[in-house]
Amino acid sequence: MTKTVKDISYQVLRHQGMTTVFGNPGSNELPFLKGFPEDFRYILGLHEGAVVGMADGFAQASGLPTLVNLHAAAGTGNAMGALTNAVYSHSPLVITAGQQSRHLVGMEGMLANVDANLLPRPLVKWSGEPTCATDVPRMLSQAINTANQPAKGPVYLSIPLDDWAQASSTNSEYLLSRTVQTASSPSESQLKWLADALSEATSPALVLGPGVDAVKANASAVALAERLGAVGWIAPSESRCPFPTDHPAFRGTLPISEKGLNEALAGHDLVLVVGAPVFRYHQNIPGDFLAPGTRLIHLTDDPAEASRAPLGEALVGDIAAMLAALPERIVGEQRAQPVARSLPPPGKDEADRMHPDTVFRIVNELAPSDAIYVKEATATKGPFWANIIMREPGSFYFPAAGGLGFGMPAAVGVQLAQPQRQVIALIGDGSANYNITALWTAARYRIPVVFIILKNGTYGALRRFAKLMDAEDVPGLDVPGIDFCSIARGYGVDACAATNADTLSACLTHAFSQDKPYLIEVSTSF
Ligand code: TZD
Ligand code: CA
Repeated sequence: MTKTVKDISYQVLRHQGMTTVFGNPGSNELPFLKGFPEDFRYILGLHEGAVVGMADGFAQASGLPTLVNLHAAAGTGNAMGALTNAVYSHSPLVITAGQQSRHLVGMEGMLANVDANLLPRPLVKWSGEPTCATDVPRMLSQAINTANQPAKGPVYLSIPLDDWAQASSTNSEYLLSRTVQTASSPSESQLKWLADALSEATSPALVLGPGVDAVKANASAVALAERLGAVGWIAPSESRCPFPTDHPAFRGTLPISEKGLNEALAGHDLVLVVGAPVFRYHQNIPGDFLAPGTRLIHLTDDPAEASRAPLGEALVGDIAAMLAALPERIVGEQRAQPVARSLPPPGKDEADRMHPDTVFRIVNELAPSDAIYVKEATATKGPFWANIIMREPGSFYFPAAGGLGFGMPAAVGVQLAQPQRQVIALIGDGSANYNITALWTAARYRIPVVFIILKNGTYGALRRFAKLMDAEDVPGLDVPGIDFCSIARGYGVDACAATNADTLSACLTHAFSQDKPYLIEVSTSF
């Protein structure tokens, strides 16, 4: 019997290891989902922002290209905010959207995706719609290969609903043995140039970004820091944790303004930025990029990152290969190791509200040492990095473009990709609302994320920005009166509330003993 376009397309997905599908279906997608193969799993999200958030978490934590299935333009539109994060987290999402039947698209029938290619741009790396049914499997293969090549990132494919049942071309079979490899290791002379620069520096600093964690080169970064006696910072606007936070050389996250970053790195004659943009500032406090006399070398696998940087000597290539090759090429005496930084004393709790220091200290004590943190509580950055110890690659995820609504669903996706490790979602009472329906997916598929909602009743980060920007009288910054335990129970997730250290410890111990999701609402002072 002739294979259909759908038969071959599922074979292409299987060939690429893409057997988990995150989606929210509509009429245009039903022919694709009909007779869904038993070796695939479909994870239903109740809003497309949650669908893409889950897929982003899954793709980052698994390292695999990940299939998303959305409903035409309406579904794509709902997913757009989440897509901004996937772009900057370099997540290889293959987003497919069902198109109306071919003959109804021109007439703009209901749920036709008009100019489908244009809709997700400029966010996606590539977008397309096949010009005939037999080209669907090839375009799917092209989409996957495009998403998965460095720099990785999301792609978009619109597929007319009447294509799936068409007979496939026998030439589509060639797709099932295709592979695409990339090789981008630095040359010996480039490595020598790098090693010489680092060896000659008297006080080098490493500034590490999400790209290091994405290729699991964290241990190489540590080896290089130790060989150089260098400190290790996390590049500004951090979205992953590329360096062990209890290492004496660890200096925390860099300030997010030009002036602040300059001051933090002053005194270093060489700054080596790896796997991060130069630089992803957030706050506008202008200043010289670096203190006089500081040289900047930038290693990245993203050509666009290298091209748009306003300073520095960049080398584009395989970050893992570069970091692994460097320590043994450094010449000269072993330099003294940095001593651990000193941290401010922990903050004090109030009668019915905990200081975030207390919350994170207790979480750190009771959580497994290899726990994974998905964080989206913006005002508590300082306490988090001061109290949570993370040593393993893939231990931390934060919305890479700052688009809220990532944390709740991404935690679900990360937990699906890493079933052996406990995922803990630390989510603000503002952020939790954007994709709260992720709780339903966690309950439905029994995905045992522990959700901790940090309830301070306000958009804390915006309150801070308002102060800095002399705009403290703005409306719409508080979110009082939300009962997250009731919401969680409504979606089928058990929950408890904690206002002090003892109840939090009890709730957490209970939560970690479960093999299903759990939510803890914690009252915090900020
Ligand atoms: N909408 C979206 C999709 N993304 C955003 N980043 C914002 C709005 C603006 N925003 C921030 O950048 S932080 C923040 C908002 C609304 C407050 C988050 O409040 P929270 O956390 O309760 O989650 P904190 O710790 O109280 O700040
Ligand atoms: Ca808040």
